[in-house]
Amino acid sequence: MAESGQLWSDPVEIVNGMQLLPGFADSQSLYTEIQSLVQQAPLRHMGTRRGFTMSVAMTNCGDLGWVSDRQGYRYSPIDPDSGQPWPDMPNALKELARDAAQLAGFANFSPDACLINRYVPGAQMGAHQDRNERDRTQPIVSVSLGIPARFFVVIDNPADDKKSVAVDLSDGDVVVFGGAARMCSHGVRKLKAGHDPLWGEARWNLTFRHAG
Ligand code: MD3
Ligand code: FE
Repeated sequence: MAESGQLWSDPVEIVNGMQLLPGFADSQSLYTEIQSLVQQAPLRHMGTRRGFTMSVAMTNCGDLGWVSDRQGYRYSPIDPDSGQPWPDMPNALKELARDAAQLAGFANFSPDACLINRYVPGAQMGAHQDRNERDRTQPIVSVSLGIPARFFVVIDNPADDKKSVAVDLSDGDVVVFGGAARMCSHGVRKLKAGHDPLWGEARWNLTFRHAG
């Protein structure tokens, strides 16, 4: 997409392997794509093995979708709510993730799964690792849309103690997690109230993975 000159700042390394591309995503054009995706596969609050219901509403597009229920979590080619495959990953989304990964130093990223998360004020995501993807040499690309959220990542420094690094992610921000950051524990603090002219009182996050 970047044709000439420098439209965005270079990736900023937040911690080893975690690179922020501020404002890299075009929120407006993603809005239309996402409206269409959630019409095909509506957002839902998934359950957990322990019987909790997640505060984040989720859906997926691509060959594989992340699902969670009393059986635990896994990737599935079928939307359990509809019994149908997940909607295709739009090319514009695939290219956005690929371009971001490339800029961060990961050539040929080929996401086959895109998890779509929607946070409303009060929603949060507890600390976890993403370890269900087979090929961990491929990065994960995250796109934040709408009102800002405080993201945290836990750095396991053998010399030091564990320390948590916080980053506020705003509309259009893209983060590429690879290398040392790929297996770090991370989460999202309880979303504060806010308003975005396009997305309203919500934050959306797209997470692109190579899961298969
Ligand atoms: C850091 N989503 O869906 S961005 C998730 O903002 C998830 O909705 C958050 O964590 C969100 O799993 C955070 C994505 C993210 C994904 C994988 C990571 C951050 C990561 C793996 C390692 C370190
Ligand atoms: Fe995660």
